[in-house]
Amino acid sequence: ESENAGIAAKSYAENNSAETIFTKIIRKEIPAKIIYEDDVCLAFNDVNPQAPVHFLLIPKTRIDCLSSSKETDAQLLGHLMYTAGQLGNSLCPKGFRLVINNGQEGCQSVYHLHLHILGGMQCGWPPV
Ligand code: IU
Repeated sequence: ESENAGIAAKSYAENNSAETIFTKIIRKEIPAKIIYEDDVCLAFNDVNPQAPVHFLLIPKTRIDCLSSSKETDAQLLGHLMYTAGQLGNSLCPKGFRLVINNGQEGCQSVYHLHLHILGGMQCGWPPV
């Protein structure tokens, strides 16, 4: 059992160190419509928009998903949330929605933490 745990840990570490396409966007190796950038985060338009305004805000340092973030990431997470509010308000002054998909059942497909900011339309509730 401890051997399996070791393998699982190694597999996780390998997955966790793997880059996603978002790393290439951060490095400007593949194009994206970047709408905001600072030292620690980057915002760019989603390639498959689900609303008239749909962009993603990501940390430049990779965290694979929200639930794997550490308490030491709290300042970065706060900065992302604050920045999402500022960008959302400037692009969607009448309101917007913030979404973080987390893990398999949360419908996460890219394992580099990202905040979806959606707006430019009337949102509904419940979301699913
Ligand atoms: P999700 O929360 O992991 O499901 O969302 C990933 C999003 O990343 C999704 O909305 C894609 O359209 C978007 N995206 C992108 O904008 N550019 C890319 O090169 C890839 C995915 I791959």
